[in-house]
Amino acid sequence: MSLVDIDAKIPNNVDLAGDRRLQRALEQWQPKFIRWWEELGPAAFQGNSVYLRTAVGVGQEGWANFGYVSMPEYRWGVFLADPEPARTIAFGDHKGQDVWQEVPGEYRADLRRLLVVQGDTEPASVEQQRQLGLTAPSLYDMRNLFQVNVEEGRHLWAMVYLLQRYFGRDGRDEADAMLERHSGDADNPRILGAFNEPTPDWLSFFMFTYFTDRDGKYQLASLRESAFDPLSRTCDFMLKEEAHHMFVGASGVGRVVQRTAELMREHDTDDVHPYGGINLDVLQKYVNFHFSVSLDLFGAETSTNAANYFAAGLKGRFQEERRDDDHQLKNDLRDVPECTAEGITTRRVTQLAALNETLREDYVEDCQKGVDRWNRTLADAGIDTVIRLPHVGFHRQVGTFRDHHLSPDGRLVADDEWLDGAGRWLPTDADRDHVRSLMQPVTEPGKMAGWVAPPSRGIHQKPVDYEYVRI
Ligand code: BYC
Repeated sequence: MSLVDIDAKIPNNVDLAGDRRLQRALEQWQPKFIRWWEELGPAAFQGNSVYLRTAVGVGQEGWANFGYVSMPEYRWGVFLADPEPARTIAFGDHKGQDVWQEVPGEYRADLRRLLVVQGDTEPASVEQQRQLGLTAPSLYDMRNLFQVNVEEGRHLWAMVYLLQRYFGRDGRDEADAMLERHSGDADNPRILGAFNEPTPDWLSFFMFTYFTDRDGKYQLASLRESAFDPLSRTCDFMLKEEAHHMFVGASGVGRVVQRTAELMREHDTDDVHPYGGINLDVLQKYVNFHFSVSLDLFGAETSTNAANYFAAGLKGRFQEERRDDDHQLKNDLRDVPECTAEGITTRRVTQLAALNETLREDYVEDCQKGVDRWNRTLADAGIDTVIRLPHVGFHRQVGTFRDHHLSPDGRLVADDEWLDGAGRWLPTDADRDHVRSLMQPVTEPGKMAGWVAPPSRGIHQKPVDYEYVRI
């Protein structure tokens, strides 16, 4: 068990007090983080009391406290899950050896890169979502937004701790650079594509937390397998917090679907726009957009980077240890999609080369589960429209599909058909304008905007009409 120092300037269970140099370095970074938070974190309600969860330890029972805090006073801490005794490396060239407590010299550059890519997404998402507090559909939703934001901030702390603790000066420079790149910045953007797209409205936010946070789940779960034990333990704990973020997305989209279904029945029409709802075809277009942008985050179908990470033991597969194979993957083969102007075929490669694709497939299967639930809501309301995940080749910027246009049902289409179809397949300016027009703030406890159904229950056993944010 690692001891928790909850009253320290930086709450932690990594014995910061026992490493003065590191403590000083992190305490020097702390005011820069707060300055970034105040400038580029939530654009409003920074001074209000918000009913938030704060991580205070890693134990099975009670790892978090709930209470009112104003966000700049949130206690961002550094927490690693308890070590697993006698843990050994589960995959790659070092399979069976003891896990590492320090970074091996030959993997320094790769590990640093993985930490930087992961760390960069966390503040990016806070920046993307900074305006949303102003148009929250309820205090319940506003609170969830801020919960997600402060925890993404803590996830940045998690990566910055690893960088500063294990990468010395380079790590300190990387930690500063995390606060200097900004989402959508023309000169110094965030590293991965999806984190430079704006999140302009709450439907986008729910889609982002459903689809893009779920990429986070799969990437963190792969890094949890790492032979570098501090990274593994860090990701283990981050995944605990991450579950709520995906709940916000799944239940958020679900509540929009439910409200749309109610309006469709009440007014006996597919077009619920005049009644302040979001039409199912618009919802489908948002699904198409956010799913495809999130698929890009897994990288190309075949990747020597991913193969090297795996062979080195830096990044495994989702639930690596549950898999029934040699965990080396040099001889096992699999097919990956290949797209040319002639059509979509497959190519046979080693499992090792295809790790990005394998993780993407696991992710797609998980995405489908929520879609099935939304479709059950529609079916229960007697509506026969179904929401579908588009083909994995639809609207892609990374990998084999990037230079081709595919329709959502997976047909290769010529440029003119693409231009013609784009407005039916992806949100148009008019769709976005309509959604934006619905984003009127609701700040009275228990009241809910008309485009989204209320949640079935509140947070932490509080009622739905609890004053989650004191306005
Ligand atoms: N955008 O070999 P490839 C989260 C680059 S989300 C821009 O296929 P690789 C969160 C790539 O860097 C999870 N560039 O790539 C969610 C490479 O560059 P070089 C974040 C891209 O390395 C919501 C080149 O293209 N964590 O936590 O196998 C809210 C060749 O590509 C992109 C991680 O991603 C892109 N989308 O795979 C808050 C985990 N894709 O080497 C938080 C750590 C590829 O030619 N990252 N490129 O210069 C990784 O494991 C890998 O870097 C990736 C890419 C899976 C992202």
